[in-house]
Amino acid sequence: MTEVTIKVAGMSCGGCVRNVTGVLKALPGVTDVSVSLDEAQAEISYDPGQVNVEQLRQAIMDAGFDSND
Ligand code: 9UX
Repeated sequence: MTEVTIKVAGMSCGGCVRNVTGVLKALPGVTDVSVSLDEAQAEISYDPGQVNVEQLRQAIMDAGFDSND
């Protein structure tokens, strides 16, 4: 299992945190997600054989948030 921290810009409330958490957990290969509103980032554990960082980032952007590094 691999862990990565990705910046998530644009979250303003706990609903945003739940939305980002939900879209990430919906991806195959994602096993654990911890999103921090204060730190504007998501810590994600995933199986690199099933999903990659670019796909994680894309899911965050598809949910309406900015994800750059
Ligand atoms: Mo809160 Mo976030 O009302 O998209 S859910 S700002």
